[in-house]
Amino acid sequence: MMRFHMVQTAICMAAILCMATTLQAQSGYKNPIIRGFNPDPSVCRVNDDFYLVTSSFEYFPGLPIYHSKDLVNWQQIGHCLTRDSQLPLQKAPASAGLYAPSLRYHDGLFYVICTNVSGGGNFYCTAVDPAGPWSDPIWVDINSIDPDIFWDDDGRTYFVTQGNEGIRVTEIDIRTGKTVAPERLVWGGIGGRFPEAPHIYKKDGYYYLMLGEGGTEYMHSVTIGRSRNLYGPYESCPLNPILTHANRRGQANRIQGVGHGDMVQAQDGSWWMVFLGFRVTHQWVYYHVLGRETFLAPVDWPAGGWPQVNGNGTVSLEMNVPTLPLQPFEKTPAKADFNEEKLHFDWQYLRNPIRELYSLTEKKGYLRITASPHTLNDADAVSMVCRRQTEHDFTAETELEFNSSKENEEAGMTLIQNNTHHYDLLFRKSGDKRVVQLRVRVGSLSYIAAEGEVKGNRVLLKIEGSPDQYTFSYADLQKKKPVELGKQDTRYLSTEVAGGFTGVMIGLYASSNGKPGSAKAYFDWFDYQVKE
Ligand code: 6LW
Repeated sequence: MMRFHMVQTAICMAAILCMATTLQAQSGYKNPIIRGFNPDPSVCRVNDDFYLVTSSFEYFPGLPIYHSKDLVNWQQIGHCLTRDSQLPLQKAPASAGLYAPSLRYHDGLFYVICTNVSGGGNFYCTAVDPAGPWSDPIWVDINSIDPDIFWDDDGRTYFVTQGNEGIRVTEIDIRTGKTVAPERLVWGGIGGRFPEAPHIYKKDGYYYLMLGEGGTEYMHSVTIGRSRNLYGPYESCPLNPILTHANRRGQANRIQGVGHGDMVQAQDGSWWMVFLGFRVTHQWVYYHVLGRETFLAPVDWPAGGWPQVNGNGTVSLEMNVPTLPLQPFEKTPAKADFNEEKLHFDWQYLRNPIRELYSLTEKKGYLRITASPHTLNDADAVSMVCRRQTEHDFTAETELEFNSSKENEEAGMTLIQNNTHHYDLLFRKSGDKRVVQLRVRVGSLSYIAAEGEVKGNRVLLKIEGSPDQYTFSYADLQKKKPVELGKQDTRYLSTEVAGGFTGVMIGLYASSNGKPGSAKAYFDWFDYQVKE
């Protein structure tokens, strides 16, 4: 009997030890934590759950909401703006629409605070569940970008925004969004251009005001100041900028443009910063095609002291630091077979979609996209669904059935950075043949780079990505083996060339090129494989 008890105790102790090790802080993670175009992250915690939002510009639905248990692994749970009434994007130019959002939790409600720069300006929405539904926007009559809301302990509520001369704070009535006191300029940061992305944290009797400076390119940074009074004067942190790669320490880093951060305290008391940055394709060759992505860094923030980001204010792709106990999610399948009645959250439309042009039910197992007159060159509601390019090395393939006999009608797969920078792999009729064409649009240059003949009305389209080049192939399904049509340089779709705030998207589309049209493109499946 005694022996039995000893064995039992030993088993119990082993189990407890085992549990303790699995719940123990673990070491190391990969940056970026949310890959592909996901800039301007803002984060909050409710008990053991973290929620994060990023900006989405002219894409619909707007503002993806992510969930995490450990700050390292994230899973998208919805979007904040899913109804046309919440998000007018008609004719929004590329990189207009929704700018940097903020995500906060207060008194049982989630708040997303944001700006639609192409219609309506500043607003906030609320939700009981961050997965949605979210309320209609409450518009705030303050003209600026990068808004946040700060609740002070006395119950007053403040709208905090960017301003050309510095960060501005305005007391508002949270029920109506109306301002109740004049706007006050509180701090300009350390003199970098574009003081923006403000967030206020109250800690150890100080108001800490954190901002982004230097603009969202290579001079980007995060700076912080503090004051005993919300309206200032703010004293600058002696370590400023607390995060930047715009210095010798960051000059050779494959991650550039780090800035625009938000901080959160985990259940175990540790502090963390999420922020944007971009992965340049090569050391010293500064192009980036994936847009600005979301990164994570540990923050050491002693009581009464200043926050220090990952030791020296720089970060790396491989982070060798302790983390919270890791709790990964199941990955979204790489292959979309279009058997379900809804598209996964990965998929976006360009501006408010014309809904009747899309169907997942008309032909079982296919995504149908009906051509509209809009072309990929238009800043309009192009007939397209698209997803982010999330790695430099990837393969995207789709099988398409398209039997239009009109030469003006086309369907295919595109790599699109904006309406003046895209590479299209398209299927159409040309004379008495059916062809796949590789078309280039880079600024004022537009031409067909290559063409191949296809027998029948079904084709496989394939795009492979690498840091330098995209390779475009197709397979005539009667012959089966993919044939390479050509290669194009990635750099012409980079932000450095194309401009703007977004990243490359991989789109499935159909167009009747300016003429009335109703041709239907049927996509059987789409497969997206990556190498990190
Ligand atoms: C964002 C602002 C910025 O609102 O870019 O250059 C805007 N700075 O912080 C879009 O991401």
